[in-house]
Order: sequence, then C-alpha cells, then structure tokens
Amino acid sequence: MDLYFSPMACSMATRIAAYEAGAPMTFIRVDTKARPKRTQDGAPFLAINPMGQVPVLRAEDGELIYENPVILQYVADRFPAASLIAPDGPERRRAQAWLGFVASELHARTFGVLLAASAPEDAKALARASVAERFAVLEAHLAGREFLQDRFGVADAYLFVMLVWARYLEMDSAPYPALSAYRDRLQVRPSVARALGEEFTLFKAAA
Ligand SMILES: N[C@@H](CCC(=O)N[C@@H](CS)C(=O)NCC(=O)O)C(=O)O
Repeated sequence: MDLYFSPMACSMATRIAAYEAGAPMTFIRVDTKARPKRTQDGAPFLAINPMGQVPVLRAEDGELIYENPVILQYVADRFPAASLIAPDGPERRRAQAWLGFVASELHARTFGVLLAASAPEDAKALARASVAERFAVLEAHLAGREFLQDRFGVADAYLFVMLVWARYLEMDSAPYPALSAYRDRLQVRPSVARALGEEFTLFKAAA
C-alpha cells in the first residue's frame, strides 16, 4: 500500500492507523504548494488525484482510494485484527458518523477555513464560532470516556489531527478539559507518538 501524504496534514490519520495496525505502507510525500503539484519524485500529482489533495491510498491491487473517511475505513477493514472499526452494525454506523463529523464539521467547515491564508477574517470568525460549538459537543461526549467509542479507532486518529491543528492555531483549550485530556492521552499512544514525531520532523525541516 502507498500513502500519498503531506507532513502534518490530515493524511497523518492514515499513518497513525497504519502504525496501529502494523500495516506495511510506503509513504510518498506530496508537495501540494508546488505548481504544478508533484510527488517527491517529481511526478505530477494531479494525475493521481485531480483534486490535488492528500491523502490518496494506492491499494496493493493498484486501486486509488480517496477521501479520509473512505481510506481510514479501508485500512481498518484490511487489518481487522487491530479492531480499528466495528463490523457492519450500529457500532460501525456510529464510527461512520464520527468520521463524517470530523470530515465535515471540523475539517472542512472550520479548520479548512482557519488554516487557509487567503480566507477573509469574517469567514474565520464564523469558523471559530463553529469550532467552539463542535468542541463543546465533543467535550460533553468525552467526559468520562477514553475514546470516541469503546476502544481506539480510526475516527480517533482523524480527530487527533484536528486537535493538533487546534494547538498549532493556539486555540484556547481551557474550556475543554476532557477534550484536552483525550488529546494528551492519544499523543502518548505509541502509534500516535511515532506518526506525530516523524511528521513534525519533516514539517519543521521544510519550514
Ligand atoms: N475531502 C478531502 C480533504 C482532504 C484535504 O483537505 N487535504 C488537504 C490537506 S489536510 C490538502 O491536500 N490540501 C492541499 C490543497 O488543497 O491544495 C478528504 O477527506 O480526503
């Protein structure tokens, strides 16, 4: 399996899932800031993903798989021994709901705007209000819980990336003690610590 990634981008969630599952994976870095966008070997990235976005996963049979929730479920299903998502049923649907929540309510609707240098200030203000509402939902959900569901899963990996971005943006974590404790717990999990350490090193070297 090949993962097209950029350091500290949302693709880090799939790296975490791979480490968690012991999945053999080759990591191919993409420069999404370059024009035209290209992989570390200079290959045109738009030929791999016309959207120009990471992550993209190339499965062993060559299939190209797009979109975080789909890629994360693919890795979880491909390595069932790691129990990164429940089989079909109510628990699976709850995991899919969390993946959808992170993808749309946090990633696209809020952090996508807050991290976009070109976004106007009023759009950013709206995004900040939106993230506060959604973090309040997470705070209530995570009080007294270790993970989003009964055990660590791919939705936790994806949410962790959002919480790293929140810290990078210097968002005040004081109103969210349960969410902050959850982030700190995940951060010392071996798969997460390894992925974060490796990607942060790459990110800093490029800055
Ligand atoms: N809907 C996509 C969003 C992916 C996405 O936003 N990727 C960002 C990095 S976190 C990216 O590649 N940005 C570069 C760009 O859009 O030019 C998914 O879930 O996979």
